[in-house]
Amino acid sequence: MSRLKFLILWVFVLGLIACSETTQNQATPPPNIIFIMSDDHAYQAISAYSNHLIETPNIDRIAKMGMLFTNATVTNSICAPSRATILTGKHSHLNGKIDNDFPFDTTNVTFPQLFQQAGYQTAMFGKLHFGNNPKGFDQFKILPGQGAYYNPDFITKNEGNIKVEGYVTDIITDMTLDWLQNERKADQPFLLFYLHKAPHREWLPAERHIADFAKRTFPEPVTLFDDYSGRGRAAKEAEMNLLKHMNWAGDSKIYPEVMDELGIPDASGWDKGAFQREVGRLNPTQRANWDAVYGPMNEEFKKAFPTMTEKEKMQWRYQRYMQDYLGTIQAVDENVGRVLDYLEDNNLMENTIIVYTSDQGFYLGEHGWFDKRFVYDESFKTPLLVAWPGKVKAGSKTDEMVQNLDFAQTFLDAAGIPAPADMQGESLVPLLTGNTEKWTRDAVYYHYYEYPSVHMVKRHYAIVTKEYKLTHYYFDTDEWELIDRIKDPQELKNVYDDPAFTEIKNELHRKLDGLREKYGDSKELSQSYIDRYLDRLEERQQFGGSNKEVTQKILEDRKNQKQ
Ligand code: SGN
Ligand code: CA
Repeated sequence: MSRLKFLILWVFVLGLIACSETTQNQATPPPNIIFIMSDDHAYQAISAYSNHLIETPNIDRIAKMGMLFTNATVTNSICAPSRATILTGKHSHLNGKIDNDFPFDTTNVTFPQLFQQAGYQTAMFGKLHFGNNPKGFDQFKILPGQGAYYNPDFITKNEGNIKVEGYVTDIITDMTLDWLQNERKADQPFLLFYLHKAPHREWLPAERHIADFAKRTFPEPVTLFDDYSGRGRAAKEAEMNLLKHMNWAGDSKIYPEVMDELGIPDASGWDKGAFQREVGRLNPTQRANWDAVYGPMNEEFKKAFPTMTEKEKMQWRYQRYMQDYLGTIQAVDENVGRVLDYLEDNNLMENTIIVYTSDQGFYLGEHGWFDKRFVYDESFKTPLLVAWPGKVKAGSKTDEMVQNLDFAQTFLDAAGIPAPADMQGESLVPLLTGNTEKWTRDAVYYHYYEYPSVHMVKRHYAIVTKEYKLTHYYFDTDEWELIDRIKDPQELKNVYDDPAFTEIKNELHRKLDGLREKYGDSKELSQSYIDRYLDRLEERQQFGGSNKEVTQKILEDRKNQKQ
C-alpha cells in the first residue's frame, strides 16, 4: 500500500472511531441508580466479606459484578442520622439530624431532589425512618418510623396509610418490582431507593425461615466474653451486653408467661411490651406457625434454664440472637435476588448502578454486644458493594476509606448533575472506575451524639486512619482512647497513655483538629446539641428503663449549675 493510500485509510478509520464514540456518548443515557440499603446489616453477615455465619449468594452477586469496599464506614453509627447524611452529603453536625429523635430539617437540600429536578424518575420503598413525606420522590411507600415485620403499615404518596398482609421484606420487594414493571417510564432514567427494615431488632424472620435457622449453631466471636478491662468508662457503661441488656421476650422470644414461671424479671421495663408489639400483629394462622417453632424452643428452655451457668446463658443468648438475626437476612438475600433477576430479564443491567449497603454496621456478639453506635469497627464499618456493568471492573475490591457521606456526590457525579458546593463528601466514581490516583483521603471523621438514651453509649468523636483510631468520649466523661488498629484489630486496649505512642498521639491530635476545622465541627456546636437535647429531656420528664437514674442525675446537675 502506498504511503498516501495508507494515510487516507487511517484518517478514514480514525473518523469512524471518533464517529462511533460521539454516537456512543450521545446514545448512552445517564445511568439508572438502585440504592439498596438494609437496616443494621453487619458486614460479618454477608458472605462476600466472610461466610462464617451465612451464605448470601444474591447480595454477593453485586460484588461479583462490581466492587467490594472493605473499608466503608459511617460518620455517626445510628439509623436516622446515617440516612440524613446519605441524603444531604453532610455530617450530622451540619445537617442537624444528630440522633434518632429530633426531627429532620426538611429545608436541607437532599440529592433525590436534585435528581428529580434534573429529569430523573424517583421512587422510594421501605424504611426511611423519619418524616412522612420525603422530598424529591415521584412515588413512595414507606414504613412509619421503625415499621413492623409482620403485616406492616405503610405511608404512601398516593393511597394514604395502608396495612399489607405478609412479611415486610417480601412486601417492600413486591412494591419495588411492581414499580419497575408498571410505573417506570422507559424514556426517563430512574433513581430507586429499595430500603429494608431487616435485620433490625427484634429480629423476626419470615415464617418460612424460622424453623431452619432455629436449628443452626454458629461460631462464637473470640471477644464474646470481653470484660472491657482495656478500655474506659464508655465501653464499661454501655448497655448492649447480650446477657445483661437483651430482652428475653422481645429479643430472645421467651414467652412472657415463661419468664414469669422462671422468675425472670422484665429488666428493661419494656421487654414484654416489645414482644406484644410485634407478635401481636400475627394473624391466627401465622401465630400457629410461629408457635410451632418457638413453642418447643420455650419448653426446652424451661427445662434447661434453672441449671444454666452465666456462661451458658450467654452462649445460649448468642445462638438465639444469631438464629433470628441471620434468619431475617435470608429473606433479604432472596429478595435482592428477585430484583437482580428482574433487572437481568428486562435488559436493565447495562446502564444501572446497583448499590448494596446498610445504614451502619452491628455487633454480632463481638465484645459481648448487640446494637451499634460506637466507633469500634463492627458498627463503624458498613457493607458496601457496588455494581455498574461496563464501568466498574467485575470482582474488584478496594480498601480505601470511603463513607456514607460520599454517596450523594458519587451519584450526582455519575449522573452528571452538579453537586452543591457545601456537600462534604467526595465522589467515589474515580475509585469505582479505576482512577485511584485521584483518591488521596487518609483519614475520616466520626461523631456520635445520642446520649443519655437507650444502650447508653457516651457521646464521642474520633479520627480514624488505616492504622489508628483516636477517640474523645465527652459530656459526662472526658476520656481519650487510642487504638492501634494493626496490632490490636479486636480493639481491646487503649494505648493513649503508653509513652511509646506519644508522637503518634500528638500527630493524630493535630490531624483531628484539622478535620474538625475542615468539616466545620466544634466544641461550641457540640455544646449547642447537648443543650437542645437536655431541654427536650427536661420537657418530657419521661425516661424509661435502666438509663432513668443517669438521666435524672444529669438533669439535676444541670439545674444546680444554672442556679
Ligand atoms: C430501638 C431498638 C434499639 C435501637 C434503636 C435505634 N430497641 O429503640 O435497640 O438501638 O431502636 O435503632 S427495640 O427493641 O425497640 O427495637 S435504629 O436502627 O433505628 O437506629
Ligand atoms: Ca439502623
